[in-house]
Amino acid sequence: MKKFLFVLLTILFLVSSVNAHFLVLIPEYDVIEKGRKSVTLEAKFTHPMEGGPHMEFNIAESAFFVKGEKYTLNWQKKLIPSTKGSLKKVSMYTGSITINKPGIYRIFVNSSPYFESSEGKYIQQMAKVIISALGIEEGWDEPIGLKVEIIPLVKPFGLWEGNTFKGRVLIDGKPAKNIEVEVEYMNTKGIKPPVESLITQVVKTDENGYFEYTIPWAGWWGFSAVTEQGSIKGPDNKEYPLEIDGVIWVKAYPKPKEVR
Ligand SMILES: [Cu+2]
Repeated sequence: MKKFLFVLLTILFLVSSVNAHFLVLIPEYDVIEKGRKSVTLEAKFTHPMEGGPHMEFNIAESAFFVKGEKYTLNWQKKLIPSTKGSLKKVSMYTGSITINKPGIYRIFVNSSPYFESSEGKYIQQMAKVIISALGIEEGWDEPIGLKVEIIPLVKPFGLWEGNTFKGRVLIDGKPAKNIEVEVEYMNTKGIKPPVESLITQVVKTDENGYFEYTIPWAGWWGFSAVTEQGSIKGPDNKEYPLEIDGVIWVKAYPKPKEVR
């Protein structure tokens, strides 16, 4: 029965989107200014540029770091329709962090591996976002220590649209060459790209693990370093590849109207 369900789900999911899945981790603010005492966060698993469908996921691990200390992050699970008006409900999560000291807040969420039938493999994502609170701007390039992680080489908050984002992909702490980094806009404006190829843009890391991308317009942008990391046994006892993706989210502010 379990095996039958697995095959059935495989067939059902084959018709779902082929574009990039992203673990979205977006805070209310990228820069916390004086007077603000907390920041809310959202985590969902989706296809950001297409606005969905949202996918089911579980949080395997999540925490944040400030000044070298690790803090737990509590998430509330919420059910949302997979697509607008759909009867199929999936999980998303909301959380909040109390800002009780100035610092760089490095936040991460690791999802549990799930079977992506359209690709015949397991996928796990490790997403992070870095925010600056109360005037502190040092320490944003410190690794969290995730298995697959993007280290920013450009201050990952307070960016303008048109700025070039540069990052370095680390696997187990070591620079990873020739890795594809998928780039998507968190599409809150209902933009419809004229060709499918524009949904996910792709840049590759060089010999030393570096990549760069020029952010074309304002909003939240996700970068996902896609890597293969061994395999996992499925419920049918077969081994399936395990993809682990390291994701980072950055916000670009709109160009001021005086200079447009
Ligand atoms: Cu997906």
